[in-house]
This record gives sequence, C-alpha cells and structure tokens, in this order.
Amino acid sequence: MPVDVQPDRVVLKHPKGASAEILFYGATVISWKSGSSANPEAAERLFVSSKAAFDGSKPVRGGIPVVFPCFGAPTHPEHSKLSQHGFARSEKWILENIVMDNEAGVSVRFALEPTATIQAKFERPFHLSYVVTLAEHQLSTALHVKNTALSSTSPLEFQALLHNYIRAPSNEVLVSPLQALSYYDKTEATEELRSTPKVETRASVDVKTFTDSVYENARGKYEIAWPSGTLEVRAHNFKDVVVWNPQKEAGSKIGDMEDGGWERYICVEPGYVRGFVKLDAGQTWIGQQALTVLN
Ligand code: TA6
Repeated sequence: MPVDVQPDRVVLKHPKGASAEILFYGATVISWKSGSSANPEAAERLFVSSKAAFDGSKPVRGGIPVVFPCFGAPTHPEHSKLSQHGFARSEKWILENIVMDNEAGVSVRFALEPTATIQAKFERPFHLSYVVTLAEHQLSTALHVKNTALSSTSPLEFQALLHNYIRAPSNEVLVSPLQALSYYDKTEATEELRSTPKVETRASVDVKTFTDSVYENARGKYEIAWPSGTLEVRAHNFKDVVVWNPQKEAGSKIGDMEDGGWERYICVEPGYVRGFVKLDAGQTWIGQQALTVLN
C-alpha cells in the first residue's frame, strides 16, 4: 500500500523500502527513511526531537517545517501579526490529491487556504499546495504559492523556506559549496553586526560551534557530508540557503529540544529569505527541493 492516510498523517511507502510520514499539521514531514544505491538498507534521514509536539500545540521541532510567508521575525508590514517563521508550519493542511507513479515514486499534494484564524492575522488571499514525492533514494518537496486575488491589487509579497533538519553528527558534518558567498551571521551580538554581510572563505562549512548563517544568492546544490554518509540537496527558485545548528550554547535553551539533540542534526534550509517574492494576482510561484541519499 504505497499511501496510508491516517487521521493525523499520511504515510508513504516505496516498493524498494523507502518511506515518509507527513503530518497534516504544518504539512510537516516528520520521517524520511531511505537507503542509497551503495547501502540499500533504509535509515532515518531526518532529525525530530523526542520532545517535539505532534498534536498541533506548537510547530514540530524537527523534520521539514514549512516556513511561509515570513522567515524569522516578521519584517513586512502585512506580516506584523504573525509569529516567527509565519503560519504555514502551524496550521492544519488538507490532503488535496495522491499521485502514484511506480517509476517516479509516489506523490501526495497537501493544500492550505485562508481560515478565519489565518485571516485574523494575514489578510491577503492565497492558495498553498505542498507536494511531497517519495522515490527510491530521494525525497522532494515543492511549495506552490498562488496569489488568488482577482483584481490587479498590489502583488502578494512573501518569504518561503524549507527548514530541513538533516540527521547527521554535528561535530563532523560539512556543507559545501558555500565558499565566496555573501552571508549574514545571526549569531552576532548586535543587530548592526547581524545586518553586516560577510563573505564565506571556507571550502566546506562546519557547525561545530553555534551557527546561524543566511547565505544570499546561493548555488542551489549542496552536499552534506560526514564520515558515514552523504546527502545532496538541490533547490529550485530558493535563491538563498540557511545553515543552522544551535549547539549547546543555544540548543540547551530550546524547550522542545531533546537533551543533546543539537549533536545529531544540521539544518540546511533552501529559502527565499533575503527580500520578498512579489507575486501578481493570478500568478503562482513554486519553490522546490530534492533531497537525495548519495551514501
Ligand atoms: O533557520 C534558522 C532559524 O531561523 C534560527 O534562527 C532558529 O530560530 C531556528 O530557525 C528555529 O526557529 P524556531 O522558530 O523553529 O525555534
């Protein structure tokens, strides 16, 4: 049974052993198990804190939270009533359709439209679809944002990001290529320093210390490597990428972070987070990523 629809989630199973679980809450992928051509045994590829809530009481601490329409604390006037990272990750989505294709795998499409709760804090009309596709060694997710306004109102302006918690030893994992990119270091002590761009000089970036870096106009293809594994992230229409690990310094202050959880993941997050996407009435924007297990 490639698709199992349960009350709170959808479970996808690939005939060659891979699987994925997506909560209706936030359309949050909370599990992706996959092997590789070299090691066919399916293993969990995402990190979810053992203290994460799945009941809708708070955004899931782990997996792949969907960030929309703002990244971080809101800065756009139309987002002023929203909480950090927007509402998409903390609203209940519906299952829009299921597409099974034995060659490419299995896809499920979730949808989110304005509810009264959302409209109370975000007045713009929109339709979100989120397509999750499971293949033998790959998980891809695509966020479709449609501006459903009928007239030629001002464009819908938003940010979007896929907040991947990749399971990996944070004291050994490296991300590349980020060298020569301009980035903003959110660990800096002052707003002035956090707003001052730096240039990445390292060929490979580690997260052995508290890291919260927003890379601008990145390359859209990232290799995440550690001694026993390699995962590739390819992104389309997500011009930026965030690399985050709080380490104990910041991780120990996160209420739903399991003890030492920061040792077991790296966040590599394709996004459009510097500036805003401007979407005219009737237009659709698609941001897409593909996570592939290489080893
Ligand atoms: O993507 C990195 C980041 O913006 C960090 O600054 C940190 O806040 C992280 O997201 C987690 O945010 P959350 O709201 O899920 O606690």
